Amino acid sequence: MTAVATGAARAATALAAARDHLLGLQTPEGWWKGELQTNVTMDAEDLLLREFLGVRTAQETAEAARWIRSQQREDGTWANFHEGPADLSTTVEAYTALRLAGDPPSAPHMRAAAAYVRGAGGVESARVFTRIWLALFGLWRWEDLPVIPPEIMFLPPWCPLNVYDWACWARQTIVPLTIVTAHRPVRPLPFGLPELRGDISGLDISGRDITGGQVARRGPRTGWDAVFAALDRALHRYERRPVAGLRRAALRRAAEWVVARQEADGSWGGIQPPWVYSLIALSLSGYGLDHPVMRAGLAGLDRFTIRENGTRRLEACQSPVWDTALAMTALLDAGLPGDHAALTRAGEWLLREEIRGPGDWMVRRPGLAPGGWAFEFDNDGYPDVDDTAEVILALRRWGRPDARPAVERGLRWMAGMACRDGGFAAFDADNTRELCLRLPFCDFGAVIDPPSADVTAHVVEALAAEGLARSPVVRGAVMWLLRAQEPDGSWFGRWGANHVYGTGAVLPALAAAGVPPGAPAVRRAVAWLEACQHPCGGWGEDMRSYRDPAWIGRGEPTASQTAWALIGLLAAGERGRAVDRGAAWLADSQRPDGTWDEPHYTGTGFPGDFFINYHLYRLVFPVSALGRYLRAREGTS
Ligand code: R04
Repeated sequence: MTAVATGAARAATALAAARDHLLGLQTPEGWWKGELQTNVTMDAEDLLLREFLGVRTAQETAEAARWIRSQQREDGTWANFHEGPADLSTTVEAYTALRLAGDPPSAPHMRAAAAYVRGAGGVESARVFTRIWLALFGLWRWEDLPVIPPEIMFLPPWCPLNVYDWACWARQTIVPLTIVTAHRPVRPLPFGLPELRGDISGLDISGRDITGGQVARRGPRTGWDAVFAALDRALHRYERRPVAGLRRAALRRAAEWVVARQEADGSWGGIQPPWVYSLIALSLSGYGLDHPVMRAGLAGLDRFTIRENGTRRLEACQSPVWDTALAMTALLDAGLPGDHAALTRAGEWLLREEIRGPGDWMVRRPGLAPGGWAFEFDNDGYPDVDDTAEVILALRRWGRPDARPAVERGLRWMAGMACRDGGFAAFDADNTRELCLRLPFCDFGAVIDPPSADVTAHVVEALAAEGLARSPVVRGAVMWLLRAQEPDGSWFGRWGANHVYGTGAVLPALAAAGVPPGAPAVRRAVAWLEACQHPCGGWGEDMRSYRDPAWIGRGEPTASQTAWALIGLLAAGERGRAVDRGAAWLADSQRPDGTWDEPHYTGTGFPGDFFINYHLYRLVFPVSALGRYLRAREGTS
């Protein structure tokens, strides 16, 4: 046997083991769901929420504290991703939760954490959300937080900074927070946190914060910062004497808006931040713990809780639709026939998950008929373009005729969500108001939802597969992608890390749209991918690449990122050493049980701020990549 033939045999063996492992993870109902791992702010905030509502139990506290302690590093800090840098806000929240659990400030692990916090600027340098959590317990002054008044509920959708200018996840977080910050509740704790005050930065001689909490602000200062600083001062004055009738009406409108958006599983948006802030806001609005809305909200959190070895931790979100679509595509890539029992169950489950009702997306696309899929079990108000594209790709290949109506509704909805520049964003069309980024309140995470290369690529792939490669929507999206290519030949990854994800998504899209492998854009992307392949054959790109360009394309190899690069290269027609070595790396690094270890986070919540380890990525993407690799080899031999 030649070396290459042996390589193919090893890839086939690896694929069979991985395929079987993936099949073994399917639930009887037909879906897959890998853990969605983020960071300990979820667990710290869970305890703080329960403390605020008066439902915190000793057992929950002990279990969460055990988990939080288990995630602390040698230097006393907590990070937001595996082997990432210490994060100030996360460390402040984890420390506060451990104080709540009774860990004394004199304990070595607490001392180390507090020393880091002080050196990093103290609580006064933590993000706004963290300081809101502290303010709820009298550990920070409400006066020293930026104001967003509930009166924003009266801004019409054409007015800048109205709630529909915000990305849906920020909108669902901000609306309940306007209620919370208007009430300025304080539930004192039996301890203070003087040990977390900063050593020097941002404090005047008497220890007062003189920065207005702006120490951590990023980006250049512009005229807008002065405008918003002045607006914030005016809002602080208004906050002392709001117009009573207006305030009452605004609070009522905000609470109604929140209640109307609770999902069937009790969540808000299927994600933790809007969920916990909505529970606090409604509690302040007079909803008692026995009100059905509150009961459903708290019960739902339980289903996002993982209990293991005396610990408890929360998932920030759950990904069954996304995981199931990717798993179906992976198994089809691995050669399973569409009528295989596993695919039958998965496809039928996805059909039941179709969304046919209204959502916030209608504010920007009022004439568009509903359709499509969301990421979660229950997030029916927020179908997203990315999930819709991946589900369409899976269901159309599945080939069952009864999937056609749902696929076609999804196609029409998805195509109708094109932004005016031709690109596609995740949840909304034309959600690009950059003014939102300037608010002092917004010092954390993406707050708008502009088009991205990864989502646009998935849409192009899905529409082209349906024979729409020459349609105006696909032409516009392809032009958008070509304009978005970086000078180095790669594409930025908005929802996955990072340029390897973006480039690995765009190359299959360009191929599906009929861009030939020899096109300069494709050649430059291939050259970029090949230049960042490790000598071992794998690819990796560290989360630090979002903040430090020196990390772009660089990082420890991972299974999912190696698979993304392979998928991109194969789509671009590459059949040479780079793909052979990539496939060999996957085979060599596979575990005996058929999956891969992947401690590194490769999923992106917010570039630079919020990171996700999707536990199924280590398996679904290698199955797709190895399947496509072997298929491509058959074609050439
Ligand atoms: C992988 C791409 C799929 N596609 C849909 C994305 C679904 C998940 O989206 C989100 C997940 C999130 N988590 N936490 C937040 C969040 C936002 C998302 C979050 C929200 C507000 C704040 C902090 C975090 F859009 Br404040 C898990 C694109």
